[in-house]
Amino acid sequence: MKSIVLLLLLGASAFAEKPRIIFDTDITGDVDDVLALTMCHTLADRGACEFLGVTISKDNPLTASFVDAQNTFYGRPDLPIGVTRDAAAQKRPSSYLKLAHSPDYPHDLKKNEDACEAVDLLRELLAKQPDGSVSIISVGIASNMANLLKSKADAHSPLDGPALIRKKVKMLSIMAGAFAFCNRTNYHLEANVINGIGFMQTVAKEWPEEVTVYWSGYEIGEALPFPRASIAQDFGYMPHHIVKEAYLLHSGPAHDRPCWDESSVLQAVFPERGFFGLSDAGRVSVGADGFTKFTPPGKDAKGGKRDRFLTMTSVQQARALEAIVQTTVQPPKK
Ligand SMILES: [Ca+2]
Repeated sequence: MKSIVLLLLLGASAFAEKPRIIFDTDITGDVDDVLALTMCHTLADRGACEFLGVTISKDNPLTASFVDAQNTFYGRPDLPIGVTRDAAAQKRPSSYLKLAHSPDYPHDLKKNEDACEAVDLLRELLAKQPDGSVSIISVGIASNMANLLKSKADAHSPLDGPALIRKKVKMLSIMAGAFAFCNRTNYHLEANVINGIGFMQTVAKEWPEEVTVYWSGYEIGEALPFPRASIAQDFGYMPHHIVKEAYLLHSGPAHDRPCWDESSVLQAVFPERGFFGLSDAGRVSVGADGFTKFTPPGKDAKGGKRDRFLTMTSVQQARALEAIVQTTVQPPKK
């Protein structure tokens, strides 16, 4: 009997440790969001995480429809989707969202107006989860994260944004900024920051000190080029594949698109597997021009220890890239 109780306890704790992920994306311009969303599905399929929902941080009338089409393709037609309705969120054209209109990718959510509002969905999802269990993966501008921080008590929770995050969120795994020499400069102004500087400043200033933030800088994805050979050869198990078609519409067949957003998924689901190295704990600040500055805590430990940025050795680079490729090409479970 005792052993049964112990097994139940062990089972419960193992289950509690499985990351519950929310994917916050600016799926419009770049295609790495599409590959990263696929990883959320395939990692959930193999039981590595529980996938709670998707929130969209940029403005394009086809975002929710495309995400629903991709979710349906991967066997999750009813996965909750929230879209930003913040007028300050960047509007962005897309080369691939039009796949939402294709008869090859059936789905039922056709208009952003019929999707939830992103922060309302974030608050609803967070309020329902066990304390300290949610890993948020944010791979676009920070409109939804900033607006979550500004949110007040509502029907979902009596807690304001920071208190709700403190209670429910285990980590924020964010693709933003630059923390090393990259793109031929040591002062790279990264797109997810400069396309919404105020939002990222709010996150850097107001995100609760107790909730770890892993920053995947531009240099990480830049060093993880998704192989064009995989696009050409690995998706033939379906006559029409939404990931392959989106990739080709965006990048064409002769480009190895960097895996910026995918790196943040890998870190969120497998934070202890050593796919990446980590900086010391410190504090990231966002300047008026959008530059992300990392400051280690002083000897008196002032300045905070909330933030770590990802690093990568050549061995880690090879492991992380292959893990990303294999989880991206994995067929849908159903
Ligand atoms: Ca993105």
